[in-house]
Amino acid sequence: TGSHGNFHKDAITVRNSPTMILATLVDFLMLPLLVSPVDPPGCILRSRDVAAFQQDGDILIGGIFPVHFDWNIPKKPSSEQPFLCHTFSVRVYGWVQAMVFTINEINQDQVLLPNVTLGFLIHDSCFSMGRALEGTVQMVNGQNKPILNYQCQSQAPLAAIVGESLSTTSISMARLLGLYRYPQISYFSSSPLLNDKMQFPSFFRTIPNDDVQVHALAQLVVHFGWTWVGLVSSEDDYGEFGSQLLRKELQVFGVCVAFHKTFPVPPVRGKIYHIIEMVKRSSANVVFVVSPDYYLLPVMKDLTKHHITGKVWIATEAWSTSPTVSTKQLSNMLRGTIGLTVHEADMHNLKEFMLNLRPSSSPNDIFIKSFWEEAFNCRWKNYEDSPIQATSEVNMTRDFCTGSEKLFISQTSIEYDYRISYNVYNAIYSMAHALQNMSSCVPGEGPFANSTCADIHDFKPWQFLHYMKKVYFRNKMGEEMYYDSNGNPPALYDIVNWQQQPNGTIQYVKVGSFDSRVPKGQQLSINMNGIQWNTQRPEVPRSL
Ligand code: TCR
Repeated sequence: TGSHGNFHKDAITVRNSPTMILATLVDFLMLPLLVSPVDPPGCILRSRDVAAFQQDGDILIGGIFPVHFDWNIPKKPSSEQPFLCHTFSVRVYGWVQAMVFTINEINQDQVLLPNVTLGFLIHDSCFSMGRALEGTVQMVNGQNKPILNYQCQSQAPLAAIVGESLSTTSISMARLLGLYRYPQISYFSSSPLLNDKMQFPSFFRTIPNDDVQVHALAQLVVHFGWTWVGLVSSEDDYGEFGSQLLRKELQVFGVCVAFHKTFPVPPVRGKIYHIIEMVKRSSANVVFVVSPDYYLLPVMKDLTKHHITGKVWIATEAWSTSPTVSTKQLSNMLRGTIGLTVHEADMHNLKEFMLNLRPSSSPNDIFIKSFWEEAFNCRWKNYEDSPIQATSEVNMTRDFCTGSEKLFISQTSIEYDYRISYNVYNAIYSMAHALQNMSSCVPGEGPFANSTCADIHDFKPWQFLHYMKKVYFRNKMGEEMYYDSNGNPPALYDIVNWQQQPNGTIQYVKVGSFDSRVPKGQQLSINMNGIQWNTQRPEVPRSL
């Protein structure tokens, strides 16, 4: 579904300072932070509403997703919009639908929250930190006006916000939401920085944090008896931060790093030559690559030109199941790759749900028209009527969409993305169970001052936070869910091996798993016989 090549447009990194975040916020909202909900005399509201995908309910859940993964500043001088979104992501739209699906499933459940209907508000961040903050403030205030410190009674209470994807964006949201103790649950932000509960007191996530990932990777190396490994990483937050963590962890396990080479992002020809030389010359047969998938393709393409074979490539979660990298062209070099991926679950009903989507039956879905254009390569007759502030780059020669086209699974990207959708699913269920626990509080035995309870129809964010911290349940797949004291979920990873098929394509075959809940020493389980290596032989390649 294309690349996220522009995700560093917000020139602020995860090392961002609170001042910078405040500046971004003020910039984008274009109004002072503390003004009253009734326009004070002499004041006008400067900022327009940003459209949301919404469904009413007794209690609302917010969601922020990068449905478009690029944006630009409009050229028209008269435009009131700070920026326009473009490049629709079918993959992220699947995550949005996972949220909608889960909320509907809970609403139909007779046992879980039987007397409460959940609703939602979903905003598109377009991969922009400013826009994510704008959506956050708008949801918290509740009057489609981005004003802090007031909650306007025009909407049902907001329980929590699901989001965002990149850690950089989640961090800025978390600083804001932390002030009000609003629970925030991310499905994709894995940076260890977010473990700090002093800075991010109401942040939770359903993706394991990268500390656990590097720990699992180091255990993997030890398991195979490798003591001499190479390391290649991208010069962005993900690559730099991740490779540092990995080096530390490898050291703990007594594994030596033969070389560590980095490449600039985006990768430039000539600037990656030293990597090729090193990989070719080094006796380390095992090479870790820590980089987002979309930067990796040019690097890997250059490497294949030098006929490098016999290596074991180790993939982090960022590229271990990436269709961008596992191409036929690269398969001779990359077959045998071993990587960690976020644990997936079979979400059978979600698939059905997505296949039954129709623009006519989802009138509130402000994204569905764009999705339809992507899926069917068509265009709408009157796209300008669509509420979303996006530029449509649709080719005018396309046929018109009718709305009655029939979706196939290959158009939804849902199958190869059960992992992140499952994280969204668990995030929403954890809120529902926490709400349920809050509603079953017995007056006089409650956890708050003088043993009082919270009122399910009118509760404070910090009251709900109390229940989020304590939530524990088994989901419909039979897997347990809870958050530890840092807001992290039980860490489960699948271990996949890239196996080349007779027709040359790569298949990701699950060959093991990592589970943080079991005692150390037993966390890793691998089926050694199930692994295909890049050497033509069955035994584990050596790297000493
Ligand atoms: N969370 C990362 C970014 C990231 C990513 C990826 C980027 C993750 N997985 C795959 C590209 C491809 C996991 C973050 O920002 O927390």
